[in-house]
Amino acid sequence: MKEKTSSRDKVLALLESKKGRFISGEEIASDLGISRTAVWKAVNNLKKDGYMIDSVTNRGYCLSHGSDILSEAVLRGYLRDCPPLVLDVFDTVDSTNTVCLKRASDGDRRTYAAVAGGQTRGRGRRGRSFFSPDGTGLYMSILLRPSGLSADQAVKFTTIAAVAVSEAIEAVAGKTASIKWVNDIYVEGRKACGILTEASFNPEDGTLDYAVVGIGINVYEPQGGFPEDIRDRAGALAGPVNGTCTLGINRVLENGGRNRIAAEIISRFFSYLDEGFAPAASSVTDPAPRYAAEYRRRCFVIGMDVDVLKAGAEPQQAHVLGLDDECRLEVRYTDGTEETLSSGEISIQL
Ligand code: BTX
Repeated sequence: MKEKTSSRDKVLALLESKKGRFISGEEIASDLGISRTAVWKAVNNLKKDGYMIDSVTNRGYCLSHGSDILSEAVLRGYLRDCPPLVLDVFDTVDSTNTVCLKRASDGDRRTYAAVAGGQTRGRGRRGRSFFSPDGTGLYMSILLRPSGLSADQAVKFTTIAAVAVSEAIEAVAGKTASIKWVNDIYVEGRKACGILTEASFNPEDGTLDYAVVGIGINVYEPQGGFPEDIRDRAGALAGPVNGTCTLGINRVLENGGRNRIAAEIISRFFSYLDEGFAPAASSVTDPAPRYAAEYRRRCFVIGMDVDVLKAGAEPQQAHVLGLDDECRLEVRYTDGTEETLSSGEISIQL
């Protein structure tokens, strides 16, 4: 049973690497060191799972660009320079953050990521829900167990993730991604991604025990559009995917779809992570970490008038002055007082 599963995944990874092109059954068999019958069986299993594979006599097999099915084998094939990572890929879960939180409370200390194609109870900040329909979005969470980090450093996970997501969107969808401090990514003026970091602290010394960084992206427009309550602000990276979606109009599909976006995010997130937690700059000649410069470049609220929202308090009008090297938001209130916000929420004044 195990051998059968791995042949299927190997064939899938090979077809994915040559997506849109034909490769003969003989070539697949010799590349993977399996029989042509095993190739044929693997292709049939993949077709049963919904992969769009053309089989043509004398040409072989071709995985269509129309397929965008999340798969651990394909996702792993796109990962680069990533630390050892336990990875689960689900069709649908309640919430990938919940999966990670449960794993953390069960005591697993390994770095772990949960990736899903839909969520039944996707959540945002302050008890809000995050619309997570099956098949058109990408929902993922990374469980981290760094040692010795103070509570105020947890917010860096959100800012590093925001940069990683923005870069991944640009690499795969070819569209500019901007950041609304602190945790939303906008594409073409609409919210296409939200990030929710949840953390637990050691009661003795207040250091971080674990953090879960959850990322939800509207990859394709959902069938029937977004729900009424978010229709005017939510957006996706690409149009709807259906039988009529053709090559050339959907760059996301051509560039590897959701598996590639997830892998780009994970790879970029870990590559920024080390520098994000380097000791604070000790002199003016020390440059700010690369992620902070990149975050500032993309953050579109600088210079805007906003409402600062704090739990249990009235919104306060403020002008955004800038971001410091830790990506904290520097604001001036209407009474002239200034504050540097390390976390929280703002809404843009229209
Ligand atoms: P947030 O509280 O900043 O944003 C939630 C708000 O955004 C909602 O109240 C609604 O107005 C709007 N919204 C809801 N769904 C969407 C959507 N799909 N696209 C655009 N706008 C929307 C942002 O919280 C953090 C969201 C994190 C979601 C990820 S998904 C993986 C992980 N698992 C999980 O349960 N949450 C995280």
